[in-house]
Amino acid sequence: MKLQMMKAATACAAALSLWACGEEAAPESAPLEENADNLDCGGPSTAERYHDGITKTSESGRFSVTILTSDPAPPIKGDNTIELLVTEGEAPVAGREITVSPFMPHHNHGTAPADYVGVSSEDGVINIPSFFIFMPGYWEYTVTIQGEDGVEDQAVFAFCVEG
Ligand SMILES: [Cu+2]
Repeated sequence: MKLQMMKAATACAAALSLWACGEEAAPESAPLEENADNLDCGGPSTAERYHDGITKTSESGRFSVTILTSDPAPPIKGDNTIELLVTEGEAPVAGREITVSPFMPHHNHGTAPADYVGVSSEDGVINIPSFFIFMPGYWEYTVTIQGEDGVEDQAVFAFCVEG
């Protein structure tokens, strides 16, 4: 199964220059509006157009989570890495375990493995290990912050991944 996905990904990469892959693999949905910041790629809601520095407030309002960089940017079908910044108020959240879980909620699947963990530096910066997104469409990155008091908090980003 995994091998098939890898082969498909390789074929996809080869076809990219012809714009064939993305069009064939795209879910049935309204075409992307080129200038909109909210994109429809077949998910349960619209997704945000990726740019470095996208920031979300955690569910409790306690933390601020920023995607400093994505490599590549925007995220692609294939291997992706991201660098995060987590702050509490103005202060960087240092030495904390941060987990990123990429997931397609409308397909009820994530990646394999499901979770990618990094530890925040003194500056609150976290390098998340590379994860493999194996299909295009609507993906959510759920970022889980382990609080010092053991309480977890989450922030969710949603992107459209092209083929
Ligand atoms: Cu899927």
